[in-house]
Amino acid sequence: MSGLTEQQIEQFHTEGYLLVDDLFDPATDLAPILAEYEGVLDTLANDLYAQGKIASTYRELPFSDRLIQIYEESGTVHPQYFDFSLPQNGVTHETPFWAGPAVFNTIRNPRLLDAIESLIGPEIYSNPVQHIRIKPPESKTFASLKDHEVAQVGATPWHQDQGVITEEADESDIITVWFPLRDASERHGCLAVAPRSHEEGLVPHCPAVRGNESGVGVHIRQHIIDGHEVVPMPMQAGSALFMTKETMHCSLRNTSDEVRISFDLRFNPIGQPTGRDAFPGFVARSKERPETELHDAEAWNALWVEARRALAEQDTPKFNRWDPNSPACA
Ligand SMILES: O=C(O)CCC(=O)C(=O)O
Ligand SMILES: [Fe+2]
Repeated sequence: MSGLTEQQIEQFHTEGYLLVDDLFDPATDLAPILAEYEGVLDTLANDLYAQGKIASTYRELPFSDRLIQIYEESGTVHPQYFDFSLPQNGVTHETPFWAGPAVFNTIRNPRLLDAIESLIGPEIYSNPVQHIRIKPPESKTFASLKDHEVAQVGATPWHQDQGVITEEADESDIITVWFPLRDASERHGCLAVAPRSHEEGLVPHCPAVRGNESGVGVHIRQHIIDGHEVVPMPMQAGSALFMTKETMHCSLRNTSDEVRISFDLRFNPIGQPTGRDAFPGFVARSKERPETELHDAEAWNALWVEARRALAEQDTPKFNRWDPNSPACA
């Protein structure tokens, strides 16, 4: 195992984050993911074309331009086609998602797991709080965007990842890793972090509605962020940012004319609650019981298909703890 240096581990614990350059090789690690998503975009384009929502499938355009064209012309965004997760409500038997082999291989990438092992040890669970985020340029307008879709377009508001999971995982040692599939500059809406904010523990979050000062989604109010140092994290394809679950972070607006495309994954020691019980995780690495590791991409996809079936047939479980009527949100 190569893993992180002592100095990197110390920086992670002191600052609450760690940026690692060249963790991935763009040609061998990231290109297969992008190639796989070309196929997902193809499926979306064919579906929308069949429904008469777009005039062409725009097969000839490169990924970013094609996605923007399709989103604009259909008047909305379609993040659920691409995500390797499910929505927090309204799941049906037909809810699309993508849990393909290139995504699975990325979660199991040995250099990534070596870095995670340096932080939490060799018994590693892939926590199912995970996303691909494809953010279109903010200058594009989407005529029929619904409220719950607004967060998929603009900046991500300030939050701690502990703030978006359930209380049962408060003691879990969850590590977030965020990495762009293509270079993510400030213009593209890269992340920004508040160094050492993890020392403050979990702070109050508020659920937000459209038009709120901080945008949409569970967020930390601005007066709590004020007074913190804020460091933007422009990143090149291949680099990865590790954060604790208490590290305050947000993303910037995408003022470029390209999509911003990133993965965020989470890992915790095997046996600890993930904070999203309704979604399936898996053993990514186990030194003690290697036979429990999941190596089969199709089996992983099947876990998500089964989670979707169960969610479609039951009441929506609770995904977050915050009360919009609490004094902290007044
Ligand atoms: O990519 C973003 O805009 C936000 C990502 C994030 O909050 C996370 O990965 O935890
Ligand atoms: Fe986050």
